[in-house]
Amino acid sequence: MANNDRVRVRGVTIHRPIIYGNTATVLTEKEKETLPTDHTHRWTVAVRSAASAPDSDIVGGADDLSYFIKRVTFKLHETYPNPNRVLDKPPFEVTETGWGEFEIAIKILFLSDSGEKTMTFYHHLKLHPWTLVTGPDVEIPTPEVAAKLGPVHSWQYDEIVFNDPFQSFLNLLTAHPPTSLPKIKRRPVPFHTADPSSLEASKGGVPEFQQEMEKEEGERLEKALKTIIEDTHKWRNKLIECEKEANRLKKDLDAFQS
Ligand code: SLL
Repeated sequence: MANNDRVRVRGVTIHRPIIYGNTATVLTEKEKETLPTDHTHRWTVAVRSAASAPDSDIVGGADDLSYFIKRVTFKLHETYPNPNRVLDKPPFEVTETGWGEFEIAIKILFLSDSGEKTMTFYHHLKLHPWTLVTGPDVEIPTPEVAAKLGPVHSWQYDEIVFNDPFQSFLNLLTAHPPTSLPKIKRRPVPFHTADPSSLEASKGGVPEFQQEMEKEEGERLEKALKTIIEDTHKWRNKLIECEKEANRLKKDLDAFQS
């Protein structure tokens, strides 16, 4: 490494798009024969590049991330043997079987010479299908219905941002530009990023991250903000009404007592 490699390039920001999350399928009766009786699902939790390879049924993973990621650890629930799963090479993923959903801590360690700190992400392992949310209650379909709905996907898009990177690390990153996300929708978008009341949220298929997503997320946030503002107005007016009523009653009571 040249001497100036460990010099930070001030004012430069470079990022790499990643996804992390899981897929899950219901175990068949045959698979269950050789597994603990309480296991119901097979799942895979992974860290991958955001873009999917063309015609692949894998979510993300078009690019090999090992040029800048040295190690990924997945901390599973303590009901699993050796819950700290360490991956020193791609694919950065763990496949297991089990019965329950839980939070997985995902630690991403960068190349030793990168001068970058470990990053931690949290993913809630999702086993049960996204169903239409019609109110505060979310219905969990029966295993038979779930098996018909096909694999469950729960993926989060994120961008790993490096500020003031070392010159050497910057060179390495720029030598490996990430595959860009497709402009057009070729496949369903990841379910939880779809409007939950839309049919899209309940449709099966292998999702793919694409460029429209960001705009759509913005629109969803705007819509949510509008609803919150409307609700705030509604409840404030209600509060004013109630205070008026309380004052009226207090006056009546005072008059009555005197
Ligand atoms: C729950 N809080 O109660 C969660 C914990 C843990 C799931 C879920 C282990 C499988 C095995 C497994 O599926 N743990 O015993 O090998 O839902």
